[in-house]
Amino acid sequence: MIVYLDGNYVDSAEAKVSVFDHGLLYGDGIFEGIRLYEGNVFRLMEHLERFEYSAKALMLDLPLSRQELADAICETCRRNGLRDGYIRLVVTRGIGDLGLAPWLCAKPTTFIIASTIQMYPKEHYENGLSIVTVPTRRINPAALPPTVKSLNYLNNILGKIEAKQGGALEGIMLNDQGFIAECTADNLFIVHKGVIFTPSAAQGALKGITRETIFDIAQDMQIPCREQNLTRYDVWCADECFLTGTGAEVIPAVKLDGRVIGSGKPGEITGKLLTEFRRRVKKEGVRI
Ligand code: PXG
Repeated sequence: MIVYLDGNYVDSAEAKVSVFDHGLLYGDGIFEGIRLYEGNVFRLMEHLERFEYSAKALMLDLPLSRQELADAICETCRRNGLRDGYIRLVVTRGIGDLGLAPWLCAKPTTFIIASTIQMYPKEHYENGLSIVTVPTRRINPAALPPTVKSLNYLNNILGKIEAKQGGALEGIMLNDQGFIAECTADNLFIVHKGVIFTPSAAQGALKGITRETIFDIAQDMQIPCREQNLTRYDVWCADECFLTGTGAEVIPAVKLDGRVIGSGKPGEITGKLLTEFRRRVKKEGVRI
């Protein structure tokens, strides 16, 4: 495997970062997870825009322009002979000393990994996921905005561990007010009486690229779609529930904390959205 590292394309065995890198020491850095479908990088420019916003939020000066990052991503895919895969773009604060001070880090570290991704097992797309509500709350935006895709994922990792201990592959994280924020690595949607609802970023949701794609698909299909405060009650009484993410795409959730959601089977609107999503990923995107 060939990895892009600070301007060079190196063998994965040589793709190493320093133990003094603040990405490692403090989680001081940002990332994107991006999909490659049939030689097209899905919504690459949208991912890079979000990446730039994450950088801005952390006052991290990106060493490469949007176009330079796009070119490096495409080149990394080409050098690995990939047609389908998962791309991880990371920029850290760089090498510094053992103090927090980001201004003592001389230059950011940039790397790009182009590999494959393990999605949820196929049967869950057909039968739906059972999810749980995890005890760990999504971090308050006043502490660290969940809209920033930072290397500091411990909040989500605690949630992920709790979901697993609860016997589920994914878990709902509430915000500190008790409203649904999102899942540990996916956004959450419900469908109620023909209307699609999802929590807003203000409730602690990442502005997911897949989430935005659902907004576009819903608009084109003339299905009303709203950002709204949601509680577990809203999921209990929803007709359908589904999760979205770069890895997950669109996946139905049919049980929450042992309660059946809707009919207990993947919903009709969820199915239509997934079909349309899978159609779009093959034609939308930047050709490598
Ligand atoms: N919320 C969170 C907290 C995420 O990390 C999403 C929502 C969905 O956003 P996108 O833009 O992907 O539609 C994510 C992203 C993994 C993995 O290994 C998953 C994500 C990110 C990084 C790794 O499963 N999900």
